[in-house]
Amino acid sequence: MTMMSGGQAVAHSLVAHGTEVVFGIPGNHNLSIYAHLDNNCIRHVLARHEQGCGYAADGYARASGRPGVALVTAGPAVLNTLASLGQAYSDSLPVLLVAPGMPLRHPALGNGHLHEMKDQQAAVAAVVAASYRVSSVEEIPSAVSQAFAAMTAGRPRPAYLEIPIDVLDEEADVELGQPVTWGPRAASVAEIERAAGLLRTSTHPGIVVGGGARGADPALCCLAERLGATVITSTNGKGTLPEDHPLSLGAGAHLSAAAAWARSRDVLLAVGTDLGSSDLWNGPWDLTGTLIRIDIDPAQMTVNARSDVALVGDAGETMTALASLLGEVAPVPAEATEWRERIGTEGRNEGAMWGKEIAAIASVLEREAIVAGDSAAVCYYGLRTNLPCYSSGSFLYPTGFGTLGYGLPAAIGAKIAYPERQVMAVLGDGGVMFTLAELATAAAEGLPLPVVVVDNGGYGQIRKNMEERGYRPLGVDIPSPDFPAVARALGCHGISIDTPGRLAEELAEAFTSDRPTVLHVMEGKHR
Ligand SMILES: Cc1ncc(C[n+]2csc(CCOP(=O)(O)OP(=O)(O)O)c2C)c(N)n1
Ligand SMILES: [Mg+2]
Repeated sequence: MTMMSGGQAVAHSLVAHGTEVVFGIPGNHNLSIYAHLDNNCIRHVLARHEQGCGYAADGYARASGRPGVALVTAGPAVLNTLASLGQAYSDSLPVLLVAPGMPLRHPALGNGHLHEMKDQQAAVAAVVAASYRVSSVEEIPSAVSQAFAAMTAGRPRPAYLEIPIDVLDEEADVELGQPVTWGPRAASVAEIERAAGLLRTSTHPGIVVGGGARGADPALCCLAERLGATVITSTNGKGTLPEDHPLSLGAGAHLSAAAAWARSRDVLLAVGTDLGSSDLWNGPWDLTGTLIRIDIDPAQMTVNARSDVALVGDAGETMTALASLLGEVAPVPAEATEWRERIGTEGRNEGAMWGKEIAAIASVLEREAIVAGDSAAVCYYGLRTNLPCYSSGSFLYPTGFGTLGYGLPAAIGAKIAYPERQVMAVLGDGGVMFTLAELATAAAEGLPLPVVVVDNGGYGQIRKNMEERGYRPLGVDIPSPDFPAVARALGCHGISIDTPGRLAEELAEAFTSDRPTVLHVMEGKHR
């Protein structure tokens, strides 16, 4: 037992659970936590808006698999993080928001306290999986343990910890909570054997992989090779099987050729994916074969498709157990080349507008590079299917919630997690404006972070959608600021790119710089 303040107990407990960095913005109400970051060796990365804290924590978690932590003040600061927590929820990521709340002895709400709001905890609880408001210093360590358990043991999800302002300043004898230890478990042996039996006799096996298989790369590779099964991924699963592997069909699950591939599988194994419409744009796959699902969350087993065999367990452990029942590596089937060609061609056509730029980017990226995207056409039509990725957690994209402004702060979070790896962001001219201020964050941290801004004069996809419905385009044509000049004003380099060749050159240079570089690229007819 040690005598400490609430703020100290928060910092101590975060460290006890392995927290090395928080993405934060200080304010009057959270100062007692800030006072203990340094002496607990927690690195503080100052974002410039709280949504930046949340997206950076997401990028950190998405790339590394470790929980990302955001630390903000009460009221508006908390509300500013909500879109990022919603994004972390829909893409199943461990992100913890820590914030002060109104004091315990707060007279019946509504006495005009700074940052007071109707119900801060309820607002966050509507978005995260687990939310805790403590009422004493002694409770803090176990609340932090529970938050980490909620984020990491089982399906990763965001969590929230609220500490009343008065509790942060109180002192008490505190016992530090025990770090959560959780051993990922495979599904039940009987069910794995049943699945293995079905897969063994399958003539056209296929595997579809989602973000739930993040980190299970070796297990997936082993299983696919033993089955001789072609593999397609969702956007969140991109790269889990290296995309130059002969069995990889890439990440274009939304393409019609992918739907045809799925329909032609006599046994389809779906791992850590909800087969949801944010990936399968043209409606659910029309499956004719047997569907086996692996998911840590039993509730997922009937989402979007009914599973014939439901393997409830950790993706990596379950795939490894399954592979162990399947014998030697099978030859790559001839159909793999055909499907690679067919799906690849459709993907290349869809992304043709950005083909040269994507090729330029790919030519500069190392195998371990991490690319963060945004809800821009260049990402969902372009990079998703046409930029090869080689490991899970290397393509960070706001899939389920589809928020704008994600790419830049997510890239910052990933670069903080992996300073030695190439990390870059690709955004549209619309999306980048949502979190543009985070360029100052990246500059202050001295991050060699290339940020490619693809400019089509506004909200290109929304303009197209309006036109398709026969509406007069409204609110979609946006005069671009002088992006390179804005970048320079915020402490970055800023460059206008006129040819793909120049993009490759400048990108290579940007990766070795002492600061971020905005590379402004005009798209298609806007060139
Ligand atoms: C937070 C948020 N607000 C609004 C939207 C709706 N929206 C989706 S795409 C888009 C246009 C984005 O423009 P840009 O980033 O330039 O990409 P482009 O469509 O031009 O490729 C908008 C406004 C959204 N997805 N997220
Ligand atoms: Mg645009």
